[in-house]
Amino acid sequence: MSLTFYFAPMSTASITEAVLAELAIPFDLETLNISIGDTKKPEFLKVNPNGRVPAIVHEGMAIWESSAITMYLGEVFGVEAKLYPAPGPKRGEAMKWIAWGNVTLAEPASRLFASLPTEMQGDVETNSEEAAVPEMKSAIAMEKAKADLADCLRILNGGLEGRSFLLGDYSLADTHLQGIVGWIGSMEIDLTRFPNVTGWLKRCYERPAIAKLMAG
Ligand SMILES: N[C@@H](CCC(=O)N[C@@H](CS)C(=O)NCC(=O)O)C(=O)O
Repeated sequence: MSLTFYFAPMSTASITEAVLAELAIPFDLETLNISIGDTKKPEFLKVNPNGRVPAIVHEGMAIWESSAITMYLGEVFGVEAKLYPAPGPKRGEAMKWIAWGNVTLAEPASRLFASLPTEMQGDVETNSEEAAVPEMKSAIAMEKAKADLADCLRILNGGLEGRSFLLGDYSLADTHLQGIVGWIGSMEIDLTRFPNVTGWLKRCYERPAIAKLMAG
């Protein structure tokens, strides 16, 4: 089995890092430094022409987009590990949350991030293109992004009603979403308005694999 993981610290690749940690499968790690342009070098563009992490190469096949990677690793390694549902409606439920996280939830989150003053963007993704979008830096853009994000967090809060985790039991859908919601929590958003979300996030952070990553 050959699996290579292209990673950069404090980036979307942290989601895949958590997925791989949960699955506890061996892989070769390639750490890239976004700030010195590693993601735009010809050798990496052969793996991901978008010049972004995460990417994996499994058995010679390059796979990019964190949501595709989570679903792929779940399908190949997660079913037996009881971290990803077998094909069927539960699988559909997992895919729904993972795709929603990357598309619908991450969209206003990226707008909020881009609208923050540079000094408030912290270490997270500060070298990514989204980090410096001058036209997004207005109070109006920030308020709109916050309102749209609150709508999404209400949906997540509703999805978690009466459940410990998104599918009931813990799955890679939770591993994936906790990465995005953790990033959102590091911005100007009060998550305590969404108690199911904060309780769920705490339970995710108590997972040994995730706790270990967070401890560094
Ligand atoms: N939609 C992509 C987003 C990946 C992405 O934006 N990665 C950023 C880091 S968070 C990146 O690699 N940026 C490199 C660059 O801007 O050169 C995914 O989910 O994988």
